[in-house]
Amino acid sequence: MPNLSDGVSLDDLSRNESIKAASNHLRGLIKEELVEDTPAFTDDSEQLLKFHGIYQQDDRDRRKEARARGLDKHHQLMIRTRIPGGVVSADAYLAHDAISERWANGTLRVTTRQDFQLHGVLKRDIKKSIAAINESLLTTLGGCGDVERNIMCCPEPRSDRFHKELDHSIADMVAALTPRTGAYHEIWLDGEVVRSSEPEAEPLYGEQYLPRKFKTTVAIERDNCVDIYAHDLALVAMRGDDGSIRGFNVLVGGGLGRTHNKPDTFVAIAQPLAFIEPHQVVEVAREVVAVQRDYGDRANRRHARLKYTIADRGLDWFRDEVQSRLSFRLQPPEPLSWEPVDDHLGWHEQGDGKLYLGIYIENGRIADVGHVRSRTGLRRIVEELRPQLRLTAQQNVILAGIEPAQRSRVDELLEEHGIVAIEAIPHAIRNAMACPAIPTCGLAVAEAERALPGLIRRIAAELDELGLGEERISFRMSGCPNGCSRPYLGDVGFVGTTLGKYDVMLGGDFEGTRLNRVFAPNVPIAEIPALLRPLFAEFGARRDAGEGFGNFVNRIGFDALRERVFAGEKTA
Ligand code: SRM
Ligand code: SF4
Repeated sequence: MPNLSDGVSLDDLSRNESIKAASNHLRGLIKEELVEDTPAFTDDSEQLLKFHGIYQQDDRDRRKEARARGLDKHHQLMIRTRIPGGVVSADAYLAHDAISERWANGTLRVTTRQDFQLHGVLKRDIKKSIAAINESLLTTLGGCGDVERNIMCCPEPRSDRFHKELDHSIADMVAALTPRTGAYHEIWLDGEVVRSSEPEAEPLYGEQYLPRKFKTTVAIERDNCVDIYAHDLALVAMRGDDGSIRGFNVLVGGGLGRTHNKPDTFVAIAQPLAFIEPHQVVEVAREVVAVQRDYGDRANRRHARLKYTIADRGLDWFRDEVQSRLSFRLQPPEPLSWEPVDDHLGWHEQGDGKLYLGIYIENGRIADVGHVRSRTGLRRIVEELRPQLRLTAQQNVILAGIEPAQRSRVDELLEEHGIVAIEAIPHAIRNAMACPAIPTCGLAVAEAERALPGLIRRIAAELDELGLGEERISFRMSGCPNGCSRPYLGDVGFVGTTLGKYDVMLGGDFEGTRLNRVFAPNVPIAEIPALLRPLFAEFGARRDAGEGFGNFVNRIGFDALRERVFAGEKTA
């Protein structure tokens, strides 16, 4: 086994560690393989491509046919553009729209982490696509891979001192945590190859980058619209009396990925670590990442996230280790309280005389399907009125900076393209999310984005019949236990176990502060509405005033609930 430049042996580390270490800061052989006339990259390059925001996939719908005809898989690439705080200029939006039409599958996917994904790009078109994204002043570098991923932030486009300070903090963190390698420019943008006797500096990440992905989010006190508890590092901006940021509450060690039948992999919610002042945020973010870089498990990728480092060594150890690297004292964390998540949908004033409009996009898929033509509709609005856009953590889109006089034109264009006002969308649908799963995700064991629309409409109809149509209940579906739609933090989670079956998880809350638990394992999708209906009926009849569904289930407890709801059925 080779050694790293500082003599550390790569023996016993995961294969990815050797690939990273040998890659010359993420170059590997990507550039050489790019010009080869092959449909796919090699396995080693596949791992390195992730750091460049590119996933090698295949169209799973076409696997069977390809096998039958003795052909190779239908290889294709997914590009993820990293979009801090989800802020997208009109130009960048139109660039992504054009790429989706020209080189991808004609759709744009808003992700749960405020990014764009382009699916179905062929290898021969990947360089042109990445170059077009960069021309629009966005990047895919760090969209994936063992680095700091997209830094999320509440996307509400308010124009006040607090939000301006927030924007600065995010920009400073992004600058400090983005990889420095010149590989990205060399490979995708024909940047000059720098030949120097000095080794290339990657001051935070070194030669091996992080043991695993690392995720950071920034919330505004009381509104958990960015799901802080799912994050490796979460910062909650606290408001001062003068409208400035008074400081940040820091939480660490959240993570949702787990593997079926492997109890040593688990879901964890982020825990309070400290309170810090606004100017300390970059140093804290850097050192939290650095501790994980130094102590995260590099032998076992299933045990390599920060949540495992903290579970193994303790939160106190982690705080001490971070503290030892800082130039100031961490203060004790402040208590947090939350209101129901604000999805920022519909028309709102943004504080500078202009308006913003949050538009619901089902499961984040901007596409022209039947009479709902969200791709054409959004393109028309952006071309004509050139608003700024913001992507939300619920996979929706906000149009910002709309002049009041433009409001009727926006409404007209939305209607023309079948994009209905949020008031007309049932709450169950509005508060539902699904990950992409099949056909693009290689890890999916069940459908999600294609299965949820049918299921959620049945559930919405039942809630309506029970007089609960106005209730805010969150429903989240994932095609495997990795939890990309954050199913473990919803009132109701559906986690795919095999094709057509889901663990039904209950007892989370609408604020996203508590993990739900498996209420019924392996339920065929067709049986889910019938499973939930009596629970909803019981909720409608016996909840406390103002109590949410997840809180009700949690208060009553699974056993008591089963007893009350299903006992009659057993004896019947
Ligand atoms: Fe995810 C892997 C999609 C947010 C946990 N996720 C994947 C991959 C790339 C599959 C793969 O590795 O081959 C999926 C690509 C599917 C496709 O075809 O597009 C994928 N994840 C997504 C997105 C697009 C889901 C969505 O509905 O929007 C989200 C992209 C976010 C982004 O812009 O960066 C997405 N993924 C999440 C989240 C939610 C979050 O971060 O807030 C989680 C749970 C939080 C966490 O990380 O713990 C999540 N994704 C995972 C995991 C499990 C990680 C773990 O620690 O075990 C994997 C698998 C892995 O990393 O090995 C994964
Ligand atoms: Fe794929 Fe699983 Fe993530 Fe869904 S939850 S996108 S199936 S990895």
